[in-house]
Amino acid sequence: MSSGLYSTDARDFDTNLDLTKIRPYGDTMNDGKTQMSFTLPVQVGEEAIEAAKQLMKKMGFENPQVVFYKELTEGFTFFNCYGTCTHQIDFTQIYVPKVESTVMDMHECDEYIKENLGRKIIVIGASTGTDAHTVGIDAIMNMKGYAGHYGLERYEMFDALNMGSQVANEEFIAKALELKADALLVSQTVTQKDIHIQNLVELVEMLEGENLRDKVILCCGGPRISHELAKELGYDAGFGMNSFADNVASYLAEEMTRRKKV
Ligand code: B12
Repeated sequence: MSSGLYSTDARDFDTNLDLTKIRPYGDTMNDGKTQMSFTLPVQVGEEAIEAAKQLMKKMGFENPQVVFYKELTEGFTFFNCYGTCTHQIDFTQIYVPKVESTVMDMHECDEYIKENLGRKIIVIGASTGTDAHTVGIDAIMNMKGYAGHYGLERYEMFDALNMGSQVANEEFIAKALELKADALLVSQTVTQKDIHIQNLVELVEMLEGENLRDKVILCCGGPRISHELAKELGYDAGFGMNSFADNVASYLAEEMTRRKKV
């Protein structure tokens, strides 16, 4: 009894399930059973456990239980808790903005670019600002690829330069101008104190200042990046966890083709 929207769903197992009122599943449908973990900045002990339970109640959990706790270091206690979630969600009203493109593999994408653009797409990528995390941008760009998906350097129809990490926005833009890049790929992993937002916004402002923003396809990615956030910040597309080169390559190929026709 799967709906058209979701090829398989829990209604295949419970025909009474109402998708307008879903709650977490633990042992039985909609029992609300949830596992939570967090750290409190207090000494380990009975008072710490009670504080964790009271916090769970304030978060909307009934029957909170601390099932594991451990002193992380003096003055900090880590908890694993169970509780019954009292809230529910109307799943039929969920809308998540996503990058709209057909996901092609490397060979399909190269063929698509040959047919539709007839030239290579020039791309530069970097982890910008103070961000030293390189694994994400490497996963997207490196020749050897990631999890069985070749990176952009491997594609016949991409000229890809990975500038690495801690690249200043000024340096990134200078390279984009030098190479006449079609697309800029920014990776941001560290989100503490919203540093990623500051970096990403600064890049958009600098590109606008250089009159470059409309001339490039601007993408960002990282574990806490969503397409919705990317659009809000002035990017064309955003890619989060479990993205591969295929996703961004296909998007770039189709978007370049679309812009060529306009
Ligand atoms: C490895 C690592 C490091 C290494 C990085 C080494 C390197 N060369 O990259 C080192 C030790 C240097 C490091 C340092 C720090 N780290 Co660190 N690190 C990690 C760790 C363990 C793994 C990150 C990783 O490689 N993930 C694997 C890649 C493949 O995943 P990904 O980045 O999400 O990329 C995928 C997608 O997001 C997407 N994507 C990413 N970028 C892009 C770009 C584009 C254009 C596209 C299309 C897609 C895309 O595609 C990728 C493939 O699917 C994480 C914890 C974790 N388990 O995630 C912490 C973590 C990211 N680090 C963290 C922190 C806090 C730090 C430090 C600040 C610690 C400190 N106090 O010094 C420093 C910051 C240094 C700096 N200036 O940036 C926090 C970040 C918390 C936050 N929300 O900000 C994490 C989450 C750990 C934690 N739980 O606290 N770190």
